Amino acid sequence: MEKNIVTAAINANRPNWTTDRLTTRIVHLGCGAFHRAHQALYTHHVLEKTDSDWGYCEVNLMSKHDAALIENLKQQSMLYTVAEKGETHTELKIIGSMKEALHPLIDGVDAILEKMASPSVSIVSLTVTEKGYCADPATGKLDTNNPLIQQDLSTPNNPASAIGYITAALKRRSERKLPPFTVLSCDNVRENGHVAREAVLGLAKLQDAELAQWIEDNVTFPCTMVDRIVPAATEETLSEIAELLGVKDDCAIACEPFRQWVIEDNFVNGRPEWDCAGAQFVEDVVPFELMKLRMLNGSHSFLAYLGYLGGYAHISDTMTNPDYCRAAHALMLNEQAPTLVMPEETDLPAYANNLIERFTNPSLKHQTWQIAMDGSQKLPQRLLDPVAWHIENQSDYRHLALGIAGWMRYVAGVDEQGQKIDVRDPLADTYATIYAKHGLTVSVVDDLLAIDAIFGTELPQNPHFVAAIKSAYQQLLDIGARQAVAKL
Ligand code: CS2
Repeated sequence: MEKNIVTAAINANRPNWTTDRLTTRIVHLGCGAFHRAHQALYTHHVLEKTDSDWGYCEVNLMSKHDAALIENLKQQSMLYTVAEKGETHTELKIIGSMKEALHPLIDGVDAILEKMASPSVSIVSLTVTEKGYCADPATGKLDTNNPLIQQDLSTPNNPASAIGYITAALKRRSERKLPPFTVLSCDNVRENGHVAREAVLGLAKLQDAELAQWIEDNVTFPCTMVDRIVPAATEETLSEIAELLGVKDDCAIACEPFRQWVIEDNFVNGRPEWDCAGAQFVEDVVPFELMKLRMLNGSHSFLAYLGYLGGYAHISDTMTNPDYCRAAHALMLNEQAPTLVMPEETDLPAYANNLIERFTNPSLKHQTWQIAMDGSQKLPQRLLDPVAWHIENQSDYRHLALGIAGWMRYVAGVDEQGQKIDVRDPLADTYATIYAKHGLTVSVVDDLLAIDAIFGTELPQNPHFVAAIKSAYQQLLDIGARQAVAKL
Protein backbone atom coordinates (compact mmCIF):
# COMPACT_ATOMS: atom_id res chain seq x y z
CA MET A 1 0.00 0.00 0.00
CA GLU A 2 1.30 3.44 -0.84
CA LYS A 3 2.07 5.58 2.18
CA ASN A 4 1.06 9.20 1.92
CA ILE A 5 3.39 11.00 4.24
CA VAL A 6 2.17 14.41 3.08
CA THR A 7 -1.34 13.90 4.38
CA ALA A 8 -0.25 11.86 7.39
CA ALA A 9 2.41 14.27 8.62
CA ILE A 10 1.13 16.49 11.36
CA ASN A 11 3.98 18.80 11.90
CA ALA A 12 5.96 19.66 8.79
CA ASN A 13 6.34 22.09 5.92
CA ARG A 14 5.00 20.24 2.94
CA PRO A 15 4.91 20.73 -0.83
CA ASN A 16 1.63 22.01 -2.24
CA TRP A 17 2.24 20.19 -5.54
CA THR A 18 2.42 16.58 -6.73
CA THR A 19 5.01 14.82 -8.91
CA ASP A 20 2.83 15.71 -11.95
CA ARG A 21 4.30 19.17 -11.82
CA LEU A 22 7.83 17.80 -12.28
CA THR A 23 9.77 16.87 -15.40
CA THR A 24 12.82 14.66 -15.00
CA ARG A 25 15.52 17.11 -15.99
CA ILE A 26 18.18 15.79 -13.63
CA VAL A 27 19.29 12.21 -13.17
CA HIS A 28 21.08 11.91 -9.86
CA LEU A 29 23.51 9.06 -9.23
CA GLY A 30 23.88 8.27 -5.51
CA CYS A 31 20.65 8.95 -3.63
CA GLY A 32 22.30 8.75 -0.21
CA ALA A 33 21.78 10.76 2.97
CA PHE A 34 23.79 13.75 1.79
CA HIS A 35 21.97 14.21 -1.50
CA ARG A 36 18.57 13.96 0.16
CA ALA A 37 19.46 16.67 2.65
CA HIS A 38 21.36 18.88 0.21
CA GLN A 39 20.82 19.12 -3.57
CA ALA A 40 17.31 17.63 -3.48
CA LEU A 41 16.37 20.13 -0.78
CA TYR A 42 17.77 23.10 -2.73
CA THR A 43 15.80 21.96 -5.78
CA HIS A 44 12.70 21.63 -3.58
CA HIS A 45 13.11 25.23 -2.39
CA VAL A 46 13.41 26.38 -6.02
CA LEU A 47 10.07 24.65 -6.68
CA GLU A 48 8.60 26.48 -3.69
CA LYS A 49 9.82 29.86 -4.85
CA THR A 50 9.44 29.76 -8.65
CA ASP A 51 7.36 28.08 -11.34
CA SER A 52 10.21 25.63 -12.01
CA ASP A 53 9.46 22.10 -13.20
CA TRP A 54 12.96 20.71 -12.52
CA GLY A 55 12.65 17.28 -10.93
CA TYR A 56 14.94 14.31 -10.27
CA CYS A 57 15.16 10.75 -11.35
CA GLU A 58 17.06 9.19 -8.46
CA VAL A 59 19.44 6.34 -9.21
CA ASN A 60 21.39 4.13 -6.83
CA LEU A 61 23.92 1.88 -8.47
CA MET A 62 25.48 -0.12 -5.72
CA SER A 63 24.17 -2.27 -2.91
CA LYS A 64 20.95 -4.09 -2.08
CA HIS A 65 20.52 -1.62 0.80
CA ASP A 66 20.38 1.19 -1.77
CA ALA A 67 17.75 -0.74 -3.71
CA ALA A 68 15.58 -0.84 -0.57
CA LEU A 69 15.74 2.93 -0.33
CA ILE A 70 14.60 3.26 -3.94
CA GLU A 71 11.65 0.92 -3.21
CA ASN A 72 10.76 2.90 -0.10
CA LEU A 73 10.80 6.19 -1.96
CA LYS A 74 8.40 4.79 -4.55
CA GLN A 75 6.14 3.54 -1.74
CA GLN A 76 6.03 7.10 -0.40
CA SER A 77 5.18 8.76 -3.74
CA MET A 78 8.81 9.99 -3.89
CA LEU A 79 8.32 12.16 -0.78
CA TYR A 80 10.50 12.07 2.33
CA THR A 81 11.37 14.19 5.33
CA VAL A 82 14.43 16.22 6.18
CA ALA A 83 14.77 17.11 9.88
CA GLU A 84 16.98 20.16 10.36
CA LYS A 85 18.24 19.88 13.93
CA GLY A 86 19.50 22.94 15.72
CA GLU A 87 20.70 22.80 19.31
CA THR A 88 17.20 23.27 20.66
CA HIS A 89 14.78 23.25 17.73
CA THR A 90 14.03 20.82 14.91
CA GLU A 91 12.40 21.90 11.66
CA LEU A 92 10.75 19.25 9.50
CA LYS A 93 10.52 19.67 5.74
CA ILE A 94 8.84 17.25 3.36
CA ILE A 95 10.81 17.33 0.15
CA GLY A 96 9.02 17.24 -3.19
CA SER A 97 11.71 17.44 -5.89
CA MET A 98 11.91 13.75 -6.82
CA LYS A 99 9.83 12.52 -9.73
CA GLU A 100 10.98 8.91 -10.09
CA ALA A 101 13.70 6.45 -9.04
CA LEU A 102 15.60 3.53 -10.59
CA HIS A 103 18.01 0.81 -9.47
CA PRO A 104 19.82 -1.67 -11.75
CA LEU A 105 18.70 -4.62 -9.60
CA ILE A 106 15.06 -3.57 -9.91
CA ASP A 107 14.82 -1.84 -13.27
CA GLY A 108 17.86 -3.09 -15.16
CA VAL A 109 20.89 -1.20 -16.44
CA ASP A 110 19.34 -0.28 -19.78
CA ALA A 111 16.40 1.58 -18.19
CA ILE A 112 18.89 3.80 -16.39
CA LEU A 113 20.99 4.47 -19.50
CA GLU A 114 17.82 5.27 -21.46
CA LYS A 115 16.68 7.69 -18.78
CA MET A 116 20.07 9.44 -18.84
CA ALA A 117 19.86 9.59 -22.64
CA SER A 118 16.32 10.96 -22.72
CA PRO A 119 15.90 14.40 -24.31
CA SER A 120 14.38 16.05 -21.22
CA VAL A 121 17.49 15.34 -19.13
CA SER A 122 19.90 18.27 -18.93
CA ILE A 123 22.05 17.42 -15.93
CA VAL A 124 23.50 14.23 -14.46
CA SER A 125 24.62 14.96 -10.93
CA LEU A 126 26.62 12.73 -8.61
CA THR A 127 27.18 12.03 -4.94
CA VAL A 128 29.06 8.76 -5.17
CA THR A 129 31.73 9.47 -2.49
CA GLU A 130 35.42 9.87 -3.19
CA LYS A 131 35.94 6.27 -4.27
CA GLY A 132 33.07 6.45 -6.79
CA TYR A 133 35.32 8.34 -9.23
CA CYS A 134 37.59 5.29 -9.55
CA ALA A 135 40.55 7.66 -9.60
CA ASP A 136 43.92 7.34 -7.93
CA PRO A 137 43.49 9.53 -4.79
CA ALA A 138 47.04 10.91 -4.98
CA THR A 139 46.97 11.93 -8.68
CA GLY A 140 43.24 12.20 -9.51
CA LYS A 141 43.75 10.09 -12.68
CA LEU A 142 41.41 7.24 -13.67
CA ASP A 143 42.50 3.97 -12.09
CA THR A 144 42.18 1.47 -14.93
CA ASN A 145 42.89 -1.41 -12.55
CA ASN A 146 39.74 -0.66 -10.56
CA PRO A 147 37.46 -3.72 -10.99
CA LEU A 148 34.43 -1.53 -11.80
CA ILE A 149 36.35 0.24 -14.57
CA GLN A 150 37.49 -3.14 -15.87
CA GLN A 151 33.84 -4.14 -16.18
CA ASP A 152 33.02 -0.81 -17.89
CA LEU A 153 35.76 -1.55 -20.40
CA SER A 154 34.80 -5.13 -21.12
CA THR A 155 31.02 -4.48 -21.37
CA PRO A 156 30.46 -0.77 -22.12
CA ASN A 157 26.69 -1.31 -22.52
CA ASN A 158 26.49 -2.97 -19.14
CA PRO A 159 28.60 -0.61 -17.06
CA ALA A 160 29.29 -0.94 -13.34
CA SER A 161 30.71 2.40 -12.17
CA ALA A 162 29.02 5.80 -12.22
CA ILE A 163 31.76 6.88 -14.64
CA GLY A 164 30.83 3.94 -16.91
CA TYR A 165 27.13 4.89 -16.82
CA ILE A 166 27.86 8.52 -17.71
CA THR A 167 30.15 7.53 -20.57
CA ALA A 168 27.66 5.00 -21.97
CA ALA A 169 24.76 7.49 -21.72
CA LEU A 170 26.76 10.22 -23.43
CA LYS A 171 27.51 7.77 -26.23
CA ARG A 172 23.79 7.20 -26.77
CA ARG A 173 23.19 10.95 -26.82
CA SER A 174 25.98 11.60 -29.31
CA GLU A 175 24.75 8.79 -31.59
CA ARG A 176 21.19 10.16 -31.46
CA LYS A 177 22.39 13.71 -32.10
CA LEU A 178 20.86 14.86 -28.84
CA PRO A 179 22.28 17.77 -26.88
CA PRO A 180 24.73 16.77 -24.13
CA PHE A 181 24.04 16.94 -20.41
CA THR A 182 26.13 18.70 -17.78
CA VAL A 183 27.96 16.39 -15.37
CA LEU A 184 27.67 17.93 -11.91
CA SER A 185 29.89 16.38 -9.25
CA CYS A 186 28.73 17.09 -5.68
CA ASP A 187 31.36 15.11 -3.78
CA ASN A 188 34.10 16.18 -1.38
CA VAL A 189 36.87 15.77 -3.89
CA ARG A 190 39.30 18.60 -4.67
CA GLU A 191 38.41 20.04 -8.09
CA ASN A 192 35.58 17.52 -8.23
CA GLY A 193 34.45 18.61 -11.71
CA HIS A 194 37.95 18.19 -13.11
CA VAL A 195 38.29 14.74 -11.51
CA ALA A 196 34.92 13.70 -12.98
CA ARG A 197 36.04 14.99 -16.39
CA GLU A 198 39.40 13.19 -16.21
CA ALA A 199 37.63 9.95 -15.30
CA VAL A 200 34.91 10.14 -17.99
CA LEU A 201 37.33 11.24 -20.69
CA GLY A 202 39.90 8.69 -19.53
CA LEU A 203 37.35 5.90 -19.91
CA ALA A 204 35.93 7.22 -23.18
CA LYS A 205 39.41 7.43 -24.73
CA LEU A 206 39.99 3.77 -23.96
CA GLN A 207 36.63 2.87 -25.52
CA ASP A 208 36.06 5.10 -28.51
CA ALA A 209 38.20 8.04 -29.67
CA GLU A 210 35.32 9.70 -31.51
CA LEU A 211 33.12 9.63 -28.41
CA ALA A 212 35.97 11.09 -26.34
CA GLN A 213 36.26 13.97 -28.82
CA TRP A 214 32.48 14.58 -28.74
CA ILE A 215 32.58 14.71 -24.92
CA GLU A 216 35.53 17.08 -24.98
CA ASP A 217 33.74 19.38 -27.38
CA ASN A 218 30.27 19.27 -25.85
CA VAL A 219 30.09 18.31 -22.19
CA THR A 220 30.88 20.51 -19.19
CA PHE A 221 31.85 19.36 -15.71
CA PRO A 222 31.42 22.31 -13.33
CA CYS A 223 33.16 22.14 -9.96
CA THR A 224 31.03 22.58 -6.84
CA MET A 225 31.59 23.04 -3.14
CA VAL A 226 28.88 21.28 -1.14
CA ASP A 227 28.46 21.57 2.59
CA ARG A 228 26.01 20.25 5.16
CA ILE A 229 26.66 17.85 8.03
CA VAL A 230 24.38 14.85 7.47
CA PRO A 231 25.04 11.86 9.74
CA ALA A 232 23.93 8.47 8.40
CA ALA A 233 20.38 7.75 9.60
CA THR A 234 20.02 5.23 12.42
CA GLU A 235 16.92 3.54 13.84
CA GLU A 236 17.08 6.10 16.61
CA THR A 237 17.00 9.00 14.12
CA LEU A 238 14.07 7.45 12.27
CA SER A 239 11.99 6.91 15.40
CA GLU A 240 12.75 10.41 16.66
CA ILE A 241 11.57 11.88 13.35
CA ALA A 242 8.52 9.56 13.32
CA GLU A 243 7.53 10.89 16.71
CA LEU A 244 7.70 14.51 15.57
CA LEU A 245 6.15 13.83 12.17
CA GLY A 246 3.33 11.58 13.32
CA VAL A 247 4.13 8.91 10.73
CA LYS A 248 7.10 6.59 10.08
CA ASP A 249 9.19 7.73 7.12
CA ASP A 250 11.79 5.12 6.12
CA CYS A 251 13.61 7.60 3.89
CA ALA A 252 13.85 10.40 6.47
CA ILE A 253 17.15 12.02 7.24
CA ALA A 254 18.37 14.36 9.98
CA CYS A 255 20.98 17.06 9.46
CA GLU A 256 22.22 20.38 10.78
CA PRO A 257 20.42 23.64 9.86
CA PHE A 258 23.50 25.01 8.02
CA ARG A 259 23.87 24.43 4.30
CA GLN A 260 26.08 25.87 1.57
CA TRP A 261 26.48 25.24 -2.14
CA VAL A 262 28.95 27.10 -4.36
CA ILE A 263 28.70 26.19 -8.03
CA GLU A 264 30.77 27.03 -11.10
CA ASP A 265 28.26 28.50 -13.53
CA ASN A 266 29.15 26.38 -16.54
CA PHE A 267 26.08 24.41 -17.68
CA VAL A 268 25.63 23.33 -21.30
CA ASN A 269 21.93 22.59 -21.28
CA GLY A 270 20.25 24.82 -18.69
CA ARG A 271 19.97 24.55 -14.92
CA PRO A 272 17.52 25.27 -12.08
CA GLU A 273 17.66 28.65 -10.41
CA TRP A 274 19.40 27.19 -7.38
CA ASP A 275 20.43 30.73 -6.39
CA CYS A 276 16.78 31.33 -5.41
CA ALA A 277 17.35 28.69 -2.74
CA GLY A 278 20.60 30.19 -1.47
CA ALA A 279 23.22 28.59 -3.75
CA GLN A 280 26.04 30.81 -4.98
CA PHE A 281 27.12 30.77 -8.62
CA VAL A 282 30.74 31.82 -9.12
CA GLU A 283 33.36 31.68 -11.84
CA ASP A 284 35.97 29.81 -9.84
CA VAL A 285 34.90 27.36 -7.13
CA VAL A 286 38.31 25.87 -6.39
CA PRO A 287 39.27 28.30 -3.56
CA PHE A 288 35.93 27.54 -1.80
CA GLU A 289 36.42 23.81 -2.26
CA LEU A 290 39.92 23.93 -0.78
CA MET A 291 38.73 26.07 2.13
CA LYS A 292 36.00 23.60 2.96
CA LEU A 293 38.04 20.45 2.37
CA ARG A 294 40.93 21.64 4.51
CA MET A 295 39.21 23.60 7.29
CA LEU A 296 36.03 21.54 7.70
CA ASN A 297 36.82 18.08 6.38
CA GLY A 298 40.47 18.19 7.48
CA SER A 299 39.53 18.91 11.08
CA HIS A 300 36.66 16.42 10.85
CA SER A 301 39.14 13.67 9.96
CA PHE A 302 41.52 14.84 12.71
CA LEU A 303 38.68 14.67 15.27
CA ALA A 304 37.39 11.37 13.85
CA TYR A 305 40.67 9.40 14.17
CA LEU A 306 41.93 10.95 17.38
CA GLY A 307 38.43 11.15 18.83
CA TYR A 308 37.65 7.51 18.11
CA LEU A 309 40.99 6.45 19.64
CA GLY A 310 40.25 8.68 22.63
CA GLY A 311 37.00 6.81 23.22
CA TYR A 312 34.52 9.31 21.72
CA ALA A 313 31.68 7.95 19.60
CA HIS A 314 30.48 11.27 18.11
CA ILE A 315 32.06 14.51 16.92
CA SER A 316 30.00 16.52 19.43
CA ASP A 317 31.39 14.27 22.22
CA THR A 318 34.97 15.03 21.22
CA MET A 319 34.11 18.72 21.30
CA THR A 320 33.19 18.48 25.00
CA ASN A 321 36.89 17.87 25.65
CA PRO A 322 38.51 21.35 25.65
CA ASP A 323 41.82 19.94 24.36
CA TYR A 324 40.16 18.53 21.23
CA CYS A 325 38.16 21.70 20.71
CA ARG A 326 41.26 23.89 21.01
CA ALA A 327 43.28 21.56 18.76
CA ALA A 328 40.60 21.58 16.04
CA HIS A 329 40.51 25.38 16.11
CA ALA A 330 44.31 25.65 15.99
CA LEU A 331 44.45 23.15 13.13
CA MET A 332 41.96 25.24 11.15
CA LEU A 333 43.50 28.63 11.79
CA ASN A 334 47.23 27.96 12.13
CA GLU A 335 47.76 25.10 9.73
CA GLN A 336 44.92 25.05 7.17
CA ALA A 337 43.93 28.72 6.71
CA PRO A 338 47.48 29.86 5.77
CA THR A 339 47.53 27.38 2.86
CA LEU A 340 44.50 29.04 1.21
CA VAL A 341 44.24 31.89 -1.28
CA MET A 342 40.73 33.28 -0.90
CA PRO A 343 38.71 36.13 -2.42
CA GLU A 344 39.39 39.28 -0.38
CA GLU A 345 36.11 39.45 1.49
CA THR A 346 36.45 35.91 2.95
CA ASP A 347 36.69 35.93 6.74
CA LEU A 348 38.51 32.72 7.66
CA PRO A 349 38.53 33.28 11.46
CA ALA A 350 34.75 33.71 11.36
CA TYR A 351 34.47 30.60 9.18
CA ALA A 352 36.53 28.64 11.73
CA ASN A 353 34.41 29.85 14.67
CA ASN A 354 31.29 28.82 12.83
CA LEU A 355 32.75 25.36 12.17
CA ILE A 356 33.53 24.90 15.86
CA GLU A 357 29.93 25.81 16.67
CA ARG A 358 28.60 23.37 14.06
CA PHE A 359 30.81 20.52 15.35
CA THR A 360 29.59 21.21 18.89
CA ASN A 361 25.86 20.85 18.06
CA PRO A 362 24.87 18.10 20.53
CA SER A 363 21.68 17.12 18.72
CA LEU A 364 23.67 15.81 15.73
CA LYS A 365 24.88 12.30 16.39
CA HIS A 366 27.70 12.23 13.84
CA GLN A 367 29.80 9.16 14.46
CA THR A 368 33.58 9.46 14.48
CA TRP A 369 33.58 5.96 12.97
CA GLN A 370 31.54 7.17 9.98
CA ILE A 371 33.94 10.00 9.18
CA ALA A 372 36.94 7.69 9.72
CA MET A 373 35.78 5.55 6.80
CA ASP A 374 37.68 5.58 3.48
CA GLY A 375 40.70 7.40 4.87
CA SER A 376 42.78 6.41 1.84
CA GLN A 377 40.46 8.52 -0.30
CA LYS A 378 40.24 11.46 2.09
CA LEU A 379 43.73 11.97 3.48
CA PRO A 380 45.39 13.52 0.39
CA GLN A 381 43.06 16.51 0.00
CA ARG A 382 42.34 16.99 3.70
CA LEU A 383 45.72 16.59 5.38
CA LEU A 384 48.53 15.77 2.92
CA ASP A 385 48.22 18.67 0.46
CA PRO A 386 48.46 21.18 3.34
CA VAL A 387 51.51 19.34 4.73
CA ALA A 388 53.21 19.73 1.34
CA TRP A 389 52.49 23.47 1.55
CA HIS A 390 54.09 23.71 5.02
CA ILE A 391 57.15 21.79 3.92
CA GLU A 392 57.61 24.22 1.06
CA ASN A 393 57.10 27.19 3.36
CA GLN A 394 59.10 25.70 6.21
CA SER A 395 56.30 26.18 8.70
CA ASP A 396 54.92 24.15 11.58
CA TYR A 397 52.41 21.36 10.90
CA ARG A 398 52.26 19.37 14.12
CA HIS A 399 48.44 19.12 14.20
CA LEU A 400 48.39 17.76 10.66
CA ALA A 401 51.15 15.30 11.57
CA LEU A 402 49.20 14.04 14.59
CA GLY A 403 46.07 13.69 12.44
CA ILE A 404 47.97 11.55 9.91
CA ALA A 405 49.54 9.47 12.70
CA GLY A 406 46.03 9.11 14.20
CA TRP A 407 44.83 7.64 10.90
CA MET A 408 47.81 5.23 10.90
CA ARG A 409 47.06 4.15 14.46
CA TYR A 410 43.34 3.78 13.67
CA VAL A 411 43.88 1.48 10.68
CA ALA A 412 45.67 -0.94 13.01
CA GLY A 413 42.13 -2.23 13.52
CA VAL A 414 42.40 -2.32 17.31
CA ASP A 415 41.71 0.54 19.71
CA GLU A 416 43.55 1.74 22.82
CA GLN A 417 41.60 -0.72 24.96
CA GLY A 418 42.47 -3.64 22.69
CA GLN A 419 38.96 -3.74 21.13
CA LYS A 420 38.53 -4.42 17.42
CA ILE A 421 37.95 -1.42 15.12
CA ASP A 422 35.80 -2.11 12.05
CA VAL A 423 38.06 -0.41 9.49
CA ARG A 424 36.16 0.38 6.27
CA ASP A 425 38.38 1.38 3.40
CA PRO A 426 39.11 0.12 -0.13
CA LEU A 427 42.68 -0.45 1.12
CA ALA A 428 41.71 -2.19 4.39
CA ASP A 429 43.43 -5.43 3.32
CA THR A 430 46.67 -3.59 2.62
CA TYR A 431 46.67 -2.09 6.13
CA ALA A 432 45.90 -5.49 7.65
CA THR A 433 48.87 -7.05 5.82
CA ILE A 434 51.20 -4.28 6.97
CA TYR A 435 50.04 -4.58 10.58
CA ALA A 436 50.30 -8.37 10.49
CA LYS A 437 53.97 -7.92 9.65
CA HIS A 438 54.85 -5.20 12.17
CA GLY A 439 52.29 -5.29 14.96
CA LEU A 440 51.68 -2.07 16.88
CA THR A 441 55.19 -0.64 16.46
CA VAL A 442 56.49 2.53 14.88
CA SER A 443 58.03 0.45 12.08
CA VAL A 444 54.58 0.34 10.37
CA VAL A 445 55.01 4.00 9.43
CA ASP A 446 57.48 3.31 6.60
CA ASP A 447 55.26 0.67 5.02
CA LEU A 448 52.13 2.81 5.30
CA LEU A 449 53.97 5.78 3.78
CA ALA A 450 54.99 3.53 0.89
CA ILE A 451 51.33 3.29 -0.28
CA ASP A 452 51.77 5.68 -3.17
CA ALA A 453 48.05 5.81 -4.05
CA ILE A 454 47.74 7.82 -0.81
CA PHE A 455 51.10 9.49 -0.21
CA GLY A 456 52.39 9.88 -3.77
CA THR A 457 56.12 9.68 -4.25
CA GLU A 458 57.44 13.00 -2.92
CA LEU A 459 56.27 13.25 0.71
CA PRO A 460 57.67 9.87 1.79
CA GLN A 461 61.10 11.00 0.50
CA ASN A 462 61.11 13.97 2.84
CA PRO A 463 63.09 13.07 6.00
CA HIS A 464 61.45 15.83 8.10
CA PHE A 465 58.00 14.59 7.21
CA VAL A 466 58.87 10.97 7.94
CA ALA A 467 60.43 11.95 11.29
CA ALA A 468 57.39 14.08 12.23
CA ILE A 469 54.97 11.25 11.51
CA LYS A 470 57.09 8.68 13.34
CA SER A 471 57.37 10.88 16.40
CA ALA A 472 53.59 11.57 16.45
CA TYR A 473 52.86 7.87 15.99
CA GLN A 474 55.24 6.89 18.79
CA GLN A 475 53.55 9.43 21.03
CA LEU A 476 50.15 7.84 20.34
CA LEU A 477 51.61 4.48 21.33
CA ASP A 478 53.20 5.89 24.47
CA ILE A 479 50.53 8.18 25.91
CA GLY A 480 47.37 7.60 23.84
CA ALA A 481 45.27 10.00 21.77
CA ARG A 482 43.80 12.14 24.55
CA GLN A 483 47.17 12.98 26.03
CA ALA A 484 48.76 13.50 22.63
CA VAL A 485 46.03 16.00 21.70
CA ALA A 486 46.41 17.74 25.07
CA LYS A 487 50.15 18.18 24.47
CA LEU A 488 49.82 19.87 21.08
C1 CS2 B 1 32.69 14.18 6.61
C2 CS2 B 1 31.78 14.85 5.59
O1 CS2 B 1 32.22 11.89 6.47
C3 CS2 B 1 33.06 12.76 6.25
O2 CS2 B 1 34.15 12.51 5.79
O3 CS2 B 1 33.83 14.96 6.80
O4 CS2 B 1 30.75 14.01 5.20
C4 CS2 B 1 31.21 16.18 6.11
O5 CS2 B 1 30.29 15.96 7.13
C5 CS2 B 1 30.56 16.97 5.00
O6 CS2 B 1 31.48 17.14 3.97
C6 CS2 B 1 30.06 18.31 5.50
O7 CS2 B 1 29.69 19.08 4.41
